[in-house]
Amino acid sequence: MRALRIIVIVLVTATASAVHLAAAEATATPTFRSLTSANTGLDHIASLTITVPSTVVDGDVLLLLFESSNAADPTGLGAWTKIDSGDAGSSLRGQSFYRIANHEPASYTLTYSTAIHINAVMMDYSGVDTTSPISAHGVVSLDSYVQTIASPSMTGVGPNDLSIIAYHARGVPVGVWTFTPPSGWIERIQGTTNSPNNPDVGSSIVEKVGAGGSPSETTSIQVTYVTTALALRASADSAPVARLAVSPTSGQAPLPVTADASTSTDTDATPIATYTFDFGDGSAVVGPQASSSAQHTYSSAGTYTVKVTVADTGGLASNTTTQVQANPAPTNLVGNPGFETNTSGWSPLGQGVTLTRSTGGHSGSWCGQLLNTGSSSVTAELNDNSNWVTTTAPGTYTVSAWVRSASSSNSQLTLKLQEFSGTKRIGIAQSKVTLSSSWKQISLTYVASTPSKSTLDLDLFVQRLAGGSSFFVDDVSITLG
Ligand SMILES: [Ca+2]
Ligand SMILES: [Ca+2]
Ligand SMILES: [Ca+2]
Repeated sequence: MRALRIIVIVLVTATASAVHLAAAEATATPTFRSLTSANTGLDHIASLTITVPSTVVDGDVLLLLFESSNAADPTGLGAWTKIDSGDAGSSLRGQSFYRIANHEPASYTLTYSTAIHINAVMMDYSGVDTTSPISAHGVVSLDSYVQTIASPSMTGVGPNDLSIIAYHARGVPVGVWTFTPPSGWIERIQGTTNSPNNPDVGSSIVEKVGAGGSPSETTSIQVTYVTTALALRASADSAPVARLAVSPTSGQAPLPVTADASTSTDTDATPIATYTFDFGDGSAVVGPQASSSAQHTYSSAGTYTVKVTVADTGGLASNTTTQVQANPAPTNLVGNPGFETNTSGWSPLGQGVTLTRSTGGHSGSWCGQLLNTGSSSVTAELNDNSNWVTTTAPGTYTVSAWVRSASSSNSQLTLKLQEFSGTKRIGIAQSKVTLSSSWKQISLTYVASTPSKSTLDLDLFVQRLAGGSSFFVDDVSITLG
């Protein structure tokens, strides 16, 4: 019979490993973070303030274990859930409370109706099932003076649960009072009120993973006691909660974006291990990686679904998605923006002014050159002929060009856009730039006053361009947005 049982256990273990990788890591148990303690010291005092452990984060479970030198309840614990309370006669009450941490205050204050001795401990645990944190509990008490303190037996303690016993006691005033914890248990704290001339209260608190029986403690002096015991239920291993923000969410392609999954959470004993990003445009998946962010550039327009998969150390994963809109570059309404093959669509204006192509350009191999072939200054002008925008449309026109002079000069170039209804000018926008031998961008925006009933005339000109001088134009664009 015993041999058969061993075989069954082995099979179950093997199956679990096969279906759930890293099963050993996924075994969660409540974990002690830290504690705080407070007591009334030498005096009898009606209230006691205890600081919340600084390690606490929302979702932790806080325990408050305390004893008082009377059989009364304090006020101030409305936010807490009582686990157990027990009395040794009318001169000792030991109690256990818990609370799931949520925006904790700096401290809690226990207030009694009379001045008494109080000793309290607050403990902070992570990895506790917050739905049903207490898997077992119990209390025993004795109103006789003894040196061995019993503890209650608990049923229903899971193998990964954490058993915690608080031995609350009240001693006689005869010298040093210490507790001797049971072997195999971790003692987190022991302490008594410091009152040599009065009977003190004090406690020893121990913990152990799994069911630990009902061990007793011994004390150096005789005491009456109330022992509260409880077990913190181990949290089930949960997958992370994946969260994703992509910035920007839209823009003109090529569109660089940053995907940020840093607000993803996994507060159980198997925290987040890796992030994997799929940008949804057929590019290689990024990760799995430890970093919670990744960058990508969408080269072409489209609507893309970005997905992040967040995995924990236990092998559980979840994902979430968000969308990015990469917009196409607006159409350039200028049919010959760069002078790469000819000067068609453009005409020079001005006495003796010529338009030719010149090697070198802002982009490509060529640009347009306006040259004053005469000997005296003239206004040299580059005009679209015929107009690139023959019929206006609603929206905002953005006009841009790159310009330079042959050598450094103080000449000013004007970009001018005029709206005509027939031969009548009904609108104008201008922008000016001082030319230099380096390429400069000049631009303006314009909204047609009578869309669909007008045309736009584009000019780039330099007034008083000296004889023999020239200026250069390239990459002219008119876009409608
Ligand atoms: Ca987890
Ligand atoms: Ca060009
Ligand atoms: Ca024109």
